[in-house]
Amino acid sequence: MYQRIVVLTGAGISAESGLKTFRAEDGLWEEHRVEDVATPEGYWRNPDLVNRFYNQRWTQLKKDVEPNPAHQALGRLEQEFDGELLLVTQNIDNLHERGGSRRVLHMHGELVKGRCPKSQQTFPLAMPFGPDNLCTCCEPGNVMRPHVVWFGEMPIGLDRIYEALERCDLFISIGTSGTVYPAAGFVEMANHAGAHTLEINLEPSEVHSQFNTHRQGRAGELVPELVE
Ligand code: BV8
Repeated sequence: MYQRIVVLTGAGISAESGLKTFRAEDGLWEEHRVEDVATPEGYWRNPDLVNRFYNQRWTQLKKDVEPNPAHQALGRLEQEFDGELLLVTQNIDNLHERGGSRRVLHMHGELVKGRCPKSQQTFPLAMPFGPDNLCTCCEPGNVMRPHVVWFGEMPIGLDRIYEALERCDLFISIGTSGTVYPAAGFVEMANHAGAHTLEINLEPSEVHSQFNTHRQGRAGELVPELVE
């Protein structure tokens, strides 16, 4: 059957774990548009506001959020599938890893890491973002920023993603609204490679028409069915 699979996930795969999606909040946070908070300009203009945005999500992630059956099914797929599998996520949570996936490409960064703005070195987040959270790679330390790709910043791992898309024979998109690029353009690249393309989402995404097949519903139900 299929030998080279690329899976792209978005906020919808973590919705059943209790993490808010961007759409559900109408892209709003504390009456700010996410596009204004999740930007370098927003951060340098008002680091406290942006730090609060990420510290709140970090606290929620640590407290009462667990991977759901969709994360776990993709973890099993990685263990059992003997072909090539690349799991790309737009999510900055660590639920894929906690659901059993060991190789996850976080193209928009990771909430559980901080980054030195000077050296770009990343560190596991040990305390909330703020003026006291300093890197240890510089002397004196620099205030760490979230290791997150903001709007206007270059996503991580694009070369690897494009290479996998150009040779894949199956592309599965799970829980994403298809509103943010370049991720929303991956299906077009997969189609161009002649891959079979499948969208699993609660509702048709913005790029719904570019998929060969669709399964509409909750990821927690549809992804385990697909992987079995
Ligand atoms: C880039 C990290 C250059 C932060 C995120 C002007 C200036 C600069 C850039 C642009 C510009 N105009 C446009 C752009 C490009 C821009 C962009 O696309 N903007 C949009 C708003 C139009 N993109 C960028 O800036 C990117 N960088 O362009 O660099 C470049 C040049 C050349 C080549 C490459 C690059 C960087 C974008 C990254 C931004 N960072 N995240 C953080 O998380 O705080 S984006 C963030 O929002 C997420 O990572 C994700 O990507 C996006 C939200 O999308 P989704 O994950 O899809 O979530 P959403 O809530 O929208 O949808 C959830 C879906 O799940 C829904 O459809 C729902 O129905 C479904 N669902 C819900 N429950 C379930 C479910 N499905 C199944 N089961 C359920 N239970």
